[in-house]
Amino acid sequence: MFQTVIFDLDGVITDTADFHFKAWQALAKKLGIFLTEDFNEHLKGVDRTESLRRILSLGGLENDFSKEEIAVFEKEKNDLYITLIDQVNPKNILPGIDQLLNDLRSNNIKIGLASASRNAPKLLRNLGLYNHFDTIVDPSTLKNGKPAPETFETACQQLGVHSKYAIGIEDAYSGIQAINDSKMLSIGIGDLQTLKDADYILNSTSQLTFDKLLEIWNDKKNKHTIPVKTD
Ligand code: B16
Ligand code: MG
Repeated sequence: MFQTVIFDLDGVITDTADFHFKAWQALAKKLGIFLTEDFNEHLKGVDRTESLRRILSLGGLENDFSKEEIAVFEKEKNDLYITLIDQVNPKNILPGIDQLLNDLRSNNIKIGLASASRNAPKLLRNLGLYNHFDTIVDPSTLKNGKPAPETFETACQQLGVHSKYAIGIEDAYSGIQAINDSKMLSIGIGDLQTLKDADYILNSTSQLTFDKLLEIWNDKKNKHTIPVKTD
């Protein structure tokens, strides 16, 4: 039986991709870079610094600014993003998530958060979900963000649970790579093609029930065990 479920935040618990997009778009516009919604897909699950690097690279400006200027750009984007997420409230919790968190709690399953967002605690408070989490990884303390496994591994370490007894849930390509490399069972929410490396893919969080997790776990739990030769 699994002992913990580690959640990504953006795209799994709530969806603030549009707020990230609006804030990055405002900054990009000032720099003469046109940002499309398609390009925004490549920023999902990617941390702030790497997102800005990708945007500057899109505009051919990756070598044009000093560290100090980059820090000012990041702050400018984040200040706008913070004003936008002020409107986030419990109605913005994605379908099924509230029920799942309650069911995990009543079944004594530990709940962790492995988000790339430095704004995760604020978002969870706005959603009224902060107290549902047994642990929240602080991404500013990590050496390597997603797609490296460190965010998910750290969540397990903070909970004192081995990753082989953990399920990770993600909506982004980079996040599924991170979960797989941490040797947890990976569940992707969203697009089949983007999430094709996940152990199991669901269309929407509304399909994410405690019974479904049990079913997936029982079906896939042996994925990392070494096959025993029987001849
Ligand atoms: P911040 P997740 C990620 O959240 C977002 O998907 C990504 O678009 C964003 O750049 C990143 O957080 C960093 O966010 O600027 O708030 O620190 O999907 O890992 O929960
Ligand atoms: Mg995400």
